[in-house]
Amino acid sequence: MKVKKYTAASMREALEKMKRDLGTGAVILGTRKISRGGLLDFLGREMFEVTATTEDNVLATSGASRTARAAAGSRVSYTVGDSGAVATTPPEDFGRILSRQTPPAPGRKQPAGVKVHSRAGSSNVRELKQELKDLRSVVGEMAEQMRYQRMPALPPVLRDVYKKLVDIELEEQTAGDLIQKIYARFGEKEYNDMELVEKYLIEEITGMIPVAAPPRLTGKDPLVVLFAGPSGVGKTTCLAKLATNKRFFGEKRVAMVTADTYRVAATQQLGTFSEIADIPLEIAHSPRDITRAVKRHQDKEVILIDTPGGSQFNDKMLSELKDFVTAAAPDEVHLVLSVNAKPSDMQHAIRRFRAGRNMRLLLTKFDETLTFGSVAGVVRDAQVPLSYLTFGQEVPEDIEPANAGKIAKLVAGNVF
Ligand SMILES: Nc1nc2c(ncn2[C@@H]2O[C@H](COP(=O)(O)OP(=O)(O)OP(=O)(O)O)[C@@H](O)[C@H]2O)c(=O)[nH]1
Ligand SMILES: [Mg+2]
Repeated sequence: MKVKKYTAASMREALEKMKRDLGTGAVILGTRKISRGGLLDFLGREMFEVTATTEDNVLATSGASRTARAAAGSRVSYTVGDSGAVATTPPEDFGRILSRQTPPAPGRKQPAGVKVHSRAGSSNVRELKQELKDLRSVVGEMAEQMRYQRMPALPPVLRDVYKKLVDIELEEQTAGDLIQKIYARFGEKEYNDMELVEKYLIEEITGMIPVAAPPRLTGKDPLVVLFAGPSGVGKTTCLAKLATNKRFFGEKRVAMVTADTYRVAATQQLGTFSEIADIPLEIAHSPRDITRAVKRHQDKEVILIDTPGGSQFNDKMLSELKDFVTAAAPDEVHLVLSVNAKPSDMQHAIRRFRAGRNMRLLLTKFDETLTFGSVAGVVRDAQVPLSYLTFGQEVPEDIEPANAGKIAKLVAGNVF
């Protein structure tokens, strides 16, 4: 069965296109509205799609229903053979013809009086195979429509880019916006040039990721930096990396404060590090302890504050954290999140830990994922500037300042 698709700005137009092409014998198999609705909906309208075939195609594949109609006594005429002669008795059911033509299983004798028409049989098998192929393609398209529900009407080459972006967990809305921008900006020759599309995509993704300016040390008051976030994301490790890496605060006068007194191991972790790196460490059991510790180290250039990790669903922990943050009055609060977390959990954590204008996002564990679409989407939506990225457990080297271009290239690397 030959299936065709007609796309237009209105359903009427799509139907007219179909009629022009298939004539009045057209049979509609399905219609759908292709939702656009992205921020960059450059055409400002929706598209409509009609999937259709011809009546001949349908009749040719529905022998059973013909027989049923004939049996019910309906007045149906049938075109027989190439001559176009019209008969009032239905042709034989396709299933019956096929069963007559099927050779007996090996070892079984052909019943007497039944002839085997092997050539006709093979042509029927060919037809069946073709139908199966068509059916598979229709089912494939339906599955695609379900998977990429918001896919805009696009030429095939851009549909592929869109699908890959969605497959690496970039939100469909963001993926749709990006691809529609490309479609709006470039002509056919250009959008078929994948190098150009990749370059443009990298530029666009870079532009959608906000990055924090590097911290400025005044030389007067210390820069107070606090790290918060879910458990196990790498807060303490980041603090240690920043305190000792010469690219950051490794050559500055640094003090460390930890408010993580819940786990014995947590204070030990920084205690050992403090001894090795010869950096003073204060342990704060209460918000008041934090205020005192910050006051005590006013001679330092940088004060780094570690906090206990906790679930964003734990209200008590979040309320205690808020008290610590208020007492520390930090210049910067870095919400530390691991990029291997689920995008929805990252989004939720950002909402729950949100800490005002001085908030930054510090993303860890880039070495523990291979798909980066979700990272770009989450950061774009949060609009919280990125501070640092980490990509391994080694202290102090596995950290670098956030770089939007680098994230964009990682995303593009997943697509092209
Ligand atoms: N692979 C990888 N591991 C990391 C990275 N950053 C930290 N880790 C590891 O993650 C684990 C947890 O790190 P911590 O620094 O203790 O995490 P935390 O957020 O302070 O944990 P809690 O204090 O328990 O909430 C350790 O094994 C770190 O070595 C990173 O960028 N990549
Ligand atoms: Mg910790």
